[in-house]
Amino acid sequence: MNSAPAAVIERAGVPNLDCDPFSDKFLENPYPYHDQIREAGPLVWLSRYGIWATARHDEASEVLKDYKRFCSSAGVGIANFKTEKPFRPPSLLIEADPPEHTRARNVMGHALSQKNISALQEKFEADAVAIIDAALEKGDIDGMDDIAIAYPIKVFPDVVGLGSEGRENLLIYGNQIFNIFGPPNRLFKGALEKIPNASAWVTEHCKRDVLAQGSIGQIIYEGAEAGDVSPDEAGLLVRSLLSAGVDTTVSGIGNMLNLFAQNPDQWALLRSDPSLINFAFEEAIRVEGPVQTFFRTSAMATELSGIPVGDNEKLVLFLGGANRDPRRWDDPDRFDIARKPSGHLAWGNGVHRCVGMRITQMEAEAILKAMLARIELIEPTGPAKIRLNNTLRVLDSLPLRLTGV
Ligand code: OVM
Repeated sequence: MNSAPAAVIERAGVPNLDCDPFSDKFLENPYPYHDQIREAGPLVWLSRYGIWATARHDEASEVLKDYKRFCSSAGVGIANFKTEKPFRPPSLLIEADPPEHTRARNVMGHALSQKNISALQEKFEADAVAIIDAALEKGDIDGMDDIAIAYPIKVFPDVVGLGSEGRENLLIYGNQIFNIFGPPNRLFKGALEKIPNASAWVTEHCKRDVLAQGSIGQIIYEGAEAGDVSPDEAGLLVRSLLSAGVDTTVSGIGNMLNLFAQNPDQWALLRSDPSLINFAFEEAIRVEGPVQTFFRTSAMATELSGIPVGDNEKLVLFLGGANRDPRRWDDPDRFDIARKPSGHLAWGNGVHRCVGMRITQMEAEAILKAMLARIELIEPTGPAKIRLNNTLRVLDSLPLRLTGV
């Protein structure tokens, strides 16, 4: 399963780089490497793994938008499902192409429709107020445990329809599947060893009879009743919610808190102009996106920016690198909530663009709104620690002091 080539594979006529995007050093601070990859060319060859890579915005966007040339059904991690057995039944969403993908996406899109989501706003805001009040009461907090984890692990499983027991399994499972998108390194092996328990818990909690009445999980099963997908497929769609919906949001909210702690001028700006609230989270995930890499696989011999790509070759898209491409953004490394970061790729692009985007935005906005009304200062009280993951950029701890208004 998922074997990286032992030997270095060179490609003539294109920039060959030997960096390892899944090494601890790269994952700790990917941005200098992104710069190097981006400046080496529109598309470069990573000889250690025998894969293509781009850290440029326009190229990454073009690949994401063209599912005919660059498919997802061969997997969106480094493993090629055409030759390697996937570690779990493939997702009907991210590991599928149209037309199969379209059917599943429509069922999910309906369950997560604006109408269904808007109904949740009051609950999201009330839960955010409770979390922020408790954090402010403490004053000295861990931004991860006390906010970035506490909030999504409360609201999101509520919405999917899960009970309150065992929710920590969602964090364990998320961390593992995002590690397993990478090559068989230490992080991958650790994840694979530890996955059975969390995975079994998730499978059990995707079943119809454990999901609350009126929940999004139940709505997905109703879609199955309408004949759009089978009951088994409905279970897999609930699994997608639980795979994609927790750790990503934890990462995004944590990275945003860290950015505000590091850039007090930006918190002051948001306090003086709360209408920037919608842009604040978007800008945070532009500069520190949860999902740093997704792969595509060429479905035909093709080219990208004039560079020939053979059939059935893997491409890694550095979404975090594309989001800091100076060809696309002025002063790209700067966290600036006054810029309008539309076109960033943290949600992906094309037919697979995050289907849960509105829910996540509502979570982030509810947290920010509760904080704006209550918190004057967000200060770091120690260094943030990173939790290394083959795909996610996520903090492990974030020591902060909150000062009330
Ligand atoms: C899925 C899935 C898993 C991980 C990530 C994701 C960000 C989707 O199982 O469909 O999207």
